Amino acid sequence: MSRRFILLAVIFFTAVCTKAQPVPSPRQLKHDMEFYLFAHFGPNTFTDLEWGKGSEREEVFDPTQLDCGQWCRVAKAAGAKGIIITAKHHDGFCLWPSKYSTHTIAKSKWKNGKGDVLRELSDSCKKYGLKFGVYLSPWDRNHPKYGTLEYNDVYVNMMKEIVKNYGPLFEFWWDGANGEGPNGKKQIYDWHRFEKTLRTIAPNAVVFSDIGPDLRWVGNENGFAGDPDWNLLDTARFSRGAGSPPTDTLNHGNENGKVWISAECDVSIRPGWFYHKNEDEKVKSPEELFQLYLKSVGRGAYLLLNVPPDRRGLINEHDSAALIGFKKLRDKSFGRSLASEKFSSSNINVYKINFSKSSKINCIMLREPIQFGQKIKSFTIRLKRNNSTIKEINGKTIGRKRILTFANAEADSLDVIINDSKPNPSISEIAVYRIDERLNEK
Ligand code: FUL
Repeated sequence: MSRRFILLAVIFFTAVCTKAQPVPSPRQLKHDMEFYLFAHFGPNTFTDLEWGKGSEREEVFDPTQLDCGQWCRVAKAAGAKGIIITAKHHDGFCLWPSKYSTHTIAKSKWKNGKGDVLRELSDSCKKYGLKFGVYLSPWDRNHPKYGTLEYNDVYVNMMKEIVKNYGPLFEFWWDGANGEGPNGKKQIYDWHRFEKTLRTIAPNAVVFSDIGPDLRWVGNENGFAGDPDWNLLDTARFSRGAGSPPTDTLNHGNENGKVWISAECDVSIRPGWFYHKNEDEKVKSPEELFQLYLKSVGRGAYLLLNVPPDRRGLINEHDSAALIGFKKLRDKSFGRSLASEKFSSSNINVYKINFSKSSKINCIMLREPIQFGQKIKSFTIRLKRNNSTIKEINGKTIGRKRILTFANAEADSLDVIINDSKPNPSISEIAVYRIDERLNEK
C-alpha cells in the first residue's frame, strides 16, 4: 500500500469518526457581549398597560424630559454593552416616523410630531460607545394590513427603514407573541423572507427568536438558563411562537443539537416590561440581579435586562440605583482573582492551578474556547490543600463562561478534571475568587 493511500485512509477514517461539531458563526462570536439592556418604551408607558390594544391615541405618547443620553450613561455605568429598544411593540405604535404606518410618533404631540426616539437612541449609543439593537414586534394590533399577505411587505419595509436610517444594529429581536389582529385574523408570517432580508441588509446583526437563527429564547422570562446549558439546538419541526420547542429544550438546549444557537435570558428589572409607577418599590435589588447574573451569564448564556424608561423618558432613579449596585457587586466579586490561568493547548483532560498562597475561596470561573464548539459534558473541580483533596465540586456544561459558587474553603491549589466530553475538549481559562458568601448562588 502506498504511503499516500494510507494517509488518505487515515484522513477519511478520522473525518468519519469525529463528526463535525457545530461552531458559532463569526457573527455569533462577535456577539460576545455578556450583558446588555432592553428598553420597553411606548404608549404602554403612559397608559399603564403591558399589551396595548393598538387603539390608543398617538397623543398619549408624550415624555416630558426624554434624554437617551441619560439611558446610555446609566447603561455604561452599569457595565452593559448595548441597548435594545422596542421600536414597535404589539400595539403597533412606531417610535420612529415610519412611512409604513400612520400610528407613529409623528402623530404624537411630543416635539410637535418631529421627534424620533430611534434617532436619539442610536445617536446616543454611538456617542457613548454602546451597541444599538431593535425589537420590532411582528404581532401588530393596529396595522390595517395585519392578517393579510401585504403585512409581510410592511414588516420587511419597516426592517429596511430601521436598518438604513439607524444602523448598524448589533441585534434584531423577533418576539414570539402572536395574537389576533384588529380584524380578528392571524398573520401568516413570511419568516423565510424576513430572515433573508435581514441577512442581506444587516449581515452582522445577530437575530433573536424562539429558535434563532442566532440566539434562542431561554424558555422563561425569569432571567435564568438551564444547567446544563448547551449552545446547540435542533430547530427542525419547530417554528416561532406557538410551535416553539418545549420549555425544557429552550432552557437546556440540545446536547447533540445541529445548530449553534446560544440562549439569551430576557428578564425585567421590574415585575412588568413597561414602566408603572406602582412598581417603583418592586425593582429588583442588586443582590437579586447578581443571582440572575450567576444563573444566566454564569451558565454560559447572555443576560438581556429590561430597564423601562419612565413617563419622563428617563431611566427611573429606583432602577439606576439598582443597576449601579449590581455593577458594584460584580466589580467587588470579580474585580480581582486570587488565582487565574489561561490555557491554549487542546485535548487535555486535567488542568492544574497553584495559588500563590493558601486562600479562602468560594467561587470559580471556567471558560471553554467556544470558537471550536462546546464539548464538555461533565467536570469535577478538586480543591486541594497540602496536596490532599479537601472538597470536590461537580459541574456539567461550561460554554463561554461558567461560574460556580460554594461554601468557603481554604485551598492552595486545584485540579479541574474533564470527566465526559465530545472529542477534543479543552478549557481556556480558570479563575478563582472569594465573593461575599451571601451572594452565593441560591
Ligand atoms: C413577550 C411580550 O409579549 C412582552 O410584552 C415583552 O415584550 C417580552 C420581552 O416578550 O413575548
